[in-house]
Amino acid sequence: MPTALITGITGQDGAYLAALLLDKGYRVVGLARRSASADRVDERLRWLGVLDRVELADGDLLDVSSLIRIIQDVGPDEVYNLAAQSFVAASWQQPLLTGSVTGLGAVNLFEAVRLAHPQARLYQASSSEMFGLIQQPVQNEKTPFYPRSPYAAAKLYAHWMTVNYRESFGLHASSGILFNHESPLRGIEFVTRKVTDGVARIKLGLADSLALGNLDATRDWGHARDYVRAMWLMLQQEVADDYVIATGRTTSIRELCRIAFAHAGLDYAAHVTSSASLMRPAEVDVLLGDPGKAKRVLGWQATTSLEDMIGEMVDADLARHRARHLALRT
Ligand code: NDP
Ligand code: GDR
Repeated sequence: MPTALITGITGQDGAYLAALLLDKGYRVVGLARRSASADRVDERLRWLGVLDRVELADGDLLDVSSLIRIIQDVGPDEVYNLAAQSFVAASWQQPLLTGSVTGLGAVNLFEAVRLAHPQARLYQASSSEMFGLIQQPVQNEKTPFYPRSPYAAAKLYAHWMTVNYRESFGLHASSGILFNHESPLRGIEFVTRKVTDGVARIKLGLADSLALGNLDATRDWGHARDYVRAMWLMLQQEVADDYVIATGRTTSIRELCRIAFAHAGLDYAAHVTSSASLMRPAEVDVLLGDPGKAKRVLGWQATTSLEDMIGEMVDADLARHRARHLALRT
């Protein structure tokens, strides 16, 4: 039975990846940091019904001793580094924390692997945000980077360190340059989930309007369930490499709103407002990925349309709010 170690297992991708690897017969160990709200950190794993099948190990990307200890104890075949301060907007408020966790934290993990278990295969969660102020209309593995936020700059450092550990030490280290991917388990602060949660509240009469920031930015959105499959496929290759993972379709926030509200029979224009206070100091206006290499080499392609995914998210948020409402009444 192969063993995988996942950092960030309590996040969206960590939960979906854990479920995928368990299905494939892996032993799955997840790094989880200490929280005062311990009953809530594992709710995504619980939602997918896999909590009792994963092992959680206490540790933190900022504490390299915890990483070395866990890697020595577990001896993983595959290590997936998904942990990060992952919210772009927050990275301007906490640039040093973001640099420490999202940038240096990754290298703490690479060092732990190199020192304690260098035969492990390593996945680094890189991001389309590294393209930032895009240098080509469609971004692929060869497109120059231009990060536009402390988050993107930290991810770029971790990305190049992945390449560096591969070339310097021969680690089997791959970097997945993933474009935005969403699901019912997406954090509520990200725009897709904020919108689908807003739709559910408005539909159920719990709210009347939804304040967003820039409605004109566009993103290449896929489903997290599809994207974690690409992570696994990368680590099954003989030779480690870097891959863009995307759908090849870009859609504006405004159009996302139209789709989400329409799914519940509502007109977004009657409810959505754009507030200057939610604009970012520097925006990434457009992202559109070319997943050609992933298709050619990994045999990977996205299988879920934006419309189906947003529909799934709206339905999940409607169900959550209805259940909460019922619980309050009983
Ligand atoms: P989430 O924000 O949902 O999850 C982040 C995870 O990192 C959580 O499990 C969190 O733990 C953990 N974490 C944060 N700080 C630390 C720390 N100091 N030590 C250990 N764990 C920590 O992110 P996603 O699942 O959406 O994304 C997974 C990864 O992929 C991230 O690195 C993200 O930057 C990257 N990425 C995501 C994309 C997307 O569209 N989703 C696209 C491209 C890249 P806790 O629960 O305790 O907060
Ligand atoms: P992003 O995702 O920054 O692309 O990073 P997010 O959903 O936060 O923003 C996408 C776009 O929507 C615009 N926007 C808003 N965003 C949020 N969060 N809230 C709003 O109210 C709002 N209104 C408009 C933003 O300005 C932006 O243009 C995500 C994260 O998962 C990263 O970790 C990951 O690396 C990238 O995707 C790829």
